[in-house]
Amino acid sequence: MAKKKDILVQEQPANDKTENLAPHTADATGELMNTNTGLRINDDQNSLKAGERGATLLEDFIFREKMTHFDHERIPERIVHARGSGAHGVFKVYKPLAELTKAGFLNDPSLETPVFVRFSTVAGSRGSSDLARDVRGFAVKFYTQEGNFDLVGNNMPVFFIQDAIKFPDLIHAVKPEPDNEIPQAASAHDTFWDFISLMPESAHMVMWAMSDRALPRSYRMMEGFGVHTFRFVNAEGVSSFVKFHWKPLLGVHSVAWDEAQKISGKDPDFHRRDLWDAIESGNFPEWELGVQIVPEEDEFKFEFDLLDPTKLIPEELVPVQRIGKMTLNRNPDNFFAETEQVAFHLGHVVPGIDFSNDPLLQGRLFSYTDTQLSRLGGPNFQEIPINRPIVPVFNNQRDGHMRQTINKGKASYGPNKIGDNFPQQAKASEGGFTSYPERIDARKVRARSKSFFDHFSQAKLFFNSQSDPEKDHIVDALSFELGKVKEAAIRERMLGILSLIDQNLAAGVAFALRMPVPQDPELPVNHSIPADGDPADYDSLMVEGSLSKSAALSMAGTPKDSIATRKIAFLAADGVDEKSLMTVKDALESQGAVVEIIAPRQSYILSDGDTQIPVQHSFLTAASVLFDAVYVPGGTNSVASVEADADAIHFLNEAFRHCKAVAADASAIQVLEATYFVKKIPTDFSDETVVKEGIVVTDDPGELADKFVLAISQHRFWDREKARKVPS
Ligand code: HDD
Repeated sequence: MAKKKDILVQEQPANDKTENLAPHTADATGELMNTNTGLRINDDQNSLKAGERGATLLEDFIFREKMTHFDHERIPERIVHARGSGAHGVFKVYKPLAELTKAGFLNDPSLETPVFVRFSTVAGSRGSSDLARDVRGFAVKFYTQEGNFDLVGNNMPVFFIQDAIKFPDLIHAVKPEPDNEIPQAASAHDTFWDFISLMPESAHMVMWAMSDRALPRSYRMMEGFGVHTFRFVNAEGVSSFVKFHWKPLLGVHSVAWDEAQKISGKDPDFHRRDLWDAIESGNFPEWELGVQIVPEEDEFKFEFDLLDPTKLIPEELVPVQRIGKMTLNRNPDNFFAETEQVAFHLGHVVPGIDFSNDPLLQGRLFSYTDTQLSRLGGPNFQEIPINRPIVPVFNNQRDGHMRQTINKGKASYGPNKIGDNFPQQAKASEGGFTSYPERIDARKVRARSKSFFDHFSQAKLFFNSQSDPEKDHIVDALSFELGKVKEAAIRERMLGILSLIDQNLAAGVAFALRMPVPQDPELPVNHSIPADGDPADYDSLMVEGSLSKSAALSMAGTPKDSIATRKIAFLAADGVDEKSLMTVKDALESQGAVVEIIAPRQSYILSDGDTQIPVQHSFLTAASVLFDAVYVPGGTNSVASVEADADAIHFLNEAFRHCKAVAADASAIQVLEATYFVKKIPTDFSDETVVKEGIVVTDDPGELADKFVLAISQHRFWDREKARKVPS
């Protein structure tokens, strides 16, 4: 994890994009208030009236201007990905990639390319909770010297549908139901599963969406994927296929479903706050950009079609090469101006990057600009500061709502003689974009390629590749989601689909629903067929993939060697043993963790040596779901107060239930004795036991700190869930 001081010499990292934004920023510090026309305002407290108690006068232009602006402050939220959070940063390539692509920003390791990233959920409205079970958007805008390149991806490498024409159907199905607009930010309802149960092509993505990937611990701890196969093109015009990956340096981690639901109540801004706080405190989130490269001649070498967005390329077949690093190092100055108004589009490419014929990608190429026209109000959204490229723009596009640029001269057409034919087209050697001249010789048809009809082999591959706890979580997630479905026929169809993926999976969900697993279910008919189509031509194929497992698909193997930025709660009260508290605190903070002291009351506690120790939260404002681990320091009076506090005991019980690391000074054992997991406290605290059980109790604060660090770095102790009898 890069630290602010390592990277920056000044508060605001300067780069081409910050300079480009600077003229559009305003800071009112030390300024007098005026209207939008510049008139200084003498009274912003009272409207103009006929007498002190009289009616307000229509003449009050100051009131009218202020109210009119306020009345129009909101713009339509994004039709999908409405809830999101953004951050600025930089990207640097490790070494030139000239053999693969001529893109300038991927060829100069000395170049820091500014980026703006927006993370999001998909289904919920702008004000919905960050912790919905959902796919996360991962959209990156690179402000390159050759124009903007947008990589508009998700935290899952595949998608629900194969053809963009089905996107409105998918989104109508997942969004709140149209009669009563229920439920908010949730797929656990009839219309979503009705649609999914009729679309076998969604089977693979459903596995991802029901997995722990849909409940990230932090935006900073999730992978990102470009999903589609794109093209790289080098200076000689040689093209290769490419899949893009983002690999977080903090590893990939998730929260538990019960925890996610509780966070949604305790802090619906959990992910937004986490990203903001990490950047503010100089813990800049980092990802490596990875690519999987498939030479053009290998296009048909795979068991699946590279153009099918419901398939990934297993990393065992094509390894991910890490080509560069992105660091997010600055929070936006203004949420609306930047995060809300940023407009991403797959069609924002630079020379050296091009498209494949993936029919989902092709449809997206239309939708993203189109949606900005209503969302941002017209064709000039590219002039909004956050969307402007860092290179100046010259073309013959003119006018429209809210035009900012004052284009000089008479000629706004080409060819022209009046303006010496400027702006001129750029030759390829001058950086002019030329589409890859792919040869296409085909009939015009509405059809889907047979090579897209294997809908199950990668759903199986994903499920088989999960660790046991991850498999249990998928069963639990489906049991929850289908448990919320009212129509029995929808659940039945889904059980049929699940049984084609894995019998144990189907049996687990069927058990929870108390329904039979359909015996020998037929391959579901793909209902995405033309009116005159023969369903037999559109049946899903059952293909056995040659790979049975892919380690990269499981989160179990993610790096577990750091506690950087993890939030640790210390439960303490007056009389706390200052020495042990400070020893453990210093040790955790020296490893980059964030320690917060939680006490019965706000402001401070008095230690056994009468020192005032600041308190970040009381039990009223904190909750265990907002922390990664919990520690109870010693000190007779402190221990007695914590033990007597029902909220403190609940805090510990819940932390244990959510499989988090727990530590206590040996003198605080009576607090643990008041919890339901008292019998689970191990008798030895060897490294091996700590890694397995996640509990540390000792009277040596130095040793406790070392073992606690080891426990926290494991993230979660999912084995605890097996007992399945946990209160809270
Ligand atoms: Fe999309 C937004 C990612 C399929 C149409 N999409 C949007 C955002 C992300 C994605 C991250 C939010 C960008 C932001 O933060 O502003 N979308 C994906 C991925 C897909 C995908 C990874 C499949 C691989 N999307 C998809 C299809 C269509 C759209 C098939 C339509 C044909 N997506 C949109 C949109 C949005 C959008 C309606 C809403 C707001 C916006 O574009 O700017 O155009």
